[in-house]
Amino acid sequence: IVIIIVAVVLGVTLSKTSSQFQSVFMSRCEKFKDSDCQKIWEAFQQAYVNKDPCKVPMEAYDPLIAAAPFTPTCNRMMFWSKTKDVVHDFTDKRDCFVTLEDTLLGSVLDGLTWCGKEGSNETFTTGCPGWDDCDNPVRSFWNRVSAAYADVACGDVTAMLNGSITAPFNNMSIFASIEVKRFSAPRVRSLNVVLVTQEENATNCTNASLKDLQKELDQGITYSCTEVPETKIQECASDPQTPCGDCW
Ligand code: N1C
Repeated sequence: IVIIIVAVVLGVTLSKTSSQFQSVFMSRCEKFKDSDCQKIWEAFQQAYVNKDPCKVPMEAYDPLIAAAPFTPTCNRMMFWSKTKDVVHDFTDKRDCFVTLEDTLLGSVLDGLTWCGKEGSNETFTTGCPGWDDCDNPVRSFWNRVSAAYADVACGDVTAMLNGSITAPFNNMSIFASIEVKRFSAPRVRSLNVVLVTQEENATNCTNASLKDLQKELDQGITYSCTEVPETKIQECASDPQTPCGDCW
């Protein structure tokens, strides 16, 4: 009898995790009007449910991208690497730039962890493989959506990179390994790097990794780099009077 009670309680807690995850997904999704969140949820789930959580390639999310395609916002697309907090502090206050987290798929899954298990229809939020462990559902998701978002990039594109680290353009990052490779001319006209600096300047626009970035760029895309102190970005974020074009 004890075993039965334990099993039932466990089963109930597990499906509670599943349905809690689903309610977060659905309520975030429903903020985007005219989207079929039930259909998007189904497409999302098929990528990892009932599968080995170490064998989820990025292609598993192809049906999800098809169910919730990205609409490009030319000249306003913002990419970033190792600057998540500054970027979102800025985009939350000013609406001149659009990041992946401002789109349906990016905002619905931002900050969440999930995985499935062979022989189960549940979504688990604990005990999932880590980012670097294997082909896990979370990393494959960000790889796939970042690719789709970069595929529609157009016009003048902005990227906020971190000037406090030795390699602001790091080959291991999603920005370097996925997004930059997908920017294509003439659809993308320019890539404008905003190198976010602190008081203790670690690096500047002459950084070696930024040379690699320029080499990676499709011929025909104009490159520029501007060093901007983090404090200046924060000031501009809190001052709606300053036109975004004058922030850096
Ligand atoms: O590996 P990164 O940065 O270079 O990835 C950032 C890059 C951005 O331009 C986004 O378009 O890739 C996209 N992206 C997200 O939008 C995103 N939201 C949340 C990539 N990763 C994202 N996350 C989480 O941040 C993700 O779970 C992973 O752990 C980090 C990657 O951030 P990074 O290394 O600073």
